[in-house]
Amino acid sequence: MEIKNNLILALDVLSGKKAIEICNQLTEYIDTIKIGYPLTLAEGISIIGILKEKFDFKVICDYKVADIDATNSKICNQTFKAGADAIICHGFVGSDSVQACFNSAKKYDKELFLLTEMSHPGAKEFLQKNADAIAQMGVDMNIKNYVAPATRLDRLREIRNIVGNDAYIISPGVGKQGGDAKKTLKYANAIIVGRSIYESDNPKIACENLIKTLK
Ligand code: O7E
Repeated sequence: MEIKNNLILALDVLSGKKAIEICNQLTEYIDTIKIGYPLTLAEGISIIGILKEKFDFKVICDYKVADIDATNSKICNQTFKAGADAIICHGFVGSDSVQACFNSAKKYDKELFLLTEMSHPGAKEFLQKNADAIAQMGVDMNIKNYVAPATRLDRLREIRNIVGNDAYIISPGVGKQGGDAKKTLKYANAIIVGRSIYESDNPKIACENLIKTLK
């Protein structure tokens, strides 16, 4: 996936109106957004198509799909039918569940991102212990897109080592969660940034300033 400025906007706002208002300010800098449960539950799944039609952005749906294979298939199929370019699934559920998501992505000619380790402190309690194995599972399944944390660069680097340089890693945790954009991009292909842009008084300037730090 080609991502403008290696920057994905996490659009976790709670109304379509607000989402459109923010996107309108950022079209110069952003061509890929990530939407998750906050916006989808507020507006319904049709928000994917609405944003795509208005902005021609790539939309990554962060539904962290984590169910049995049959249910995962249904969730992914519905998401792709609604217009998503990519979906994110959890890896801890195991290869059969992840394969169901991967099969759906292939069927719709879309992308799947495999979430390895999360960025928040709680990820150290359970997920971190298995994150390398999750990444290795992705490699064994020929998955090329991954999510790994910007808040722990040692872990991000380790996951990069496992998935290899040809893999595509997107990384959340820059800004509000403490991660550094430029350092993260040493190991990740793109950063995911939410609150430090959309909660800013001037999202356009916040975005512009962030991009300047990447040069
Ligand atoms: O902290 P913010 O506001 O910059 O937003 C970060 C976004 O990335 C937010 O949507 C959150 O749900 C998501 N995220 C993490 O913060 N940490 C993770 O480990 C994983 C994600 C995520 O996006 O998962 C799939 C990529």
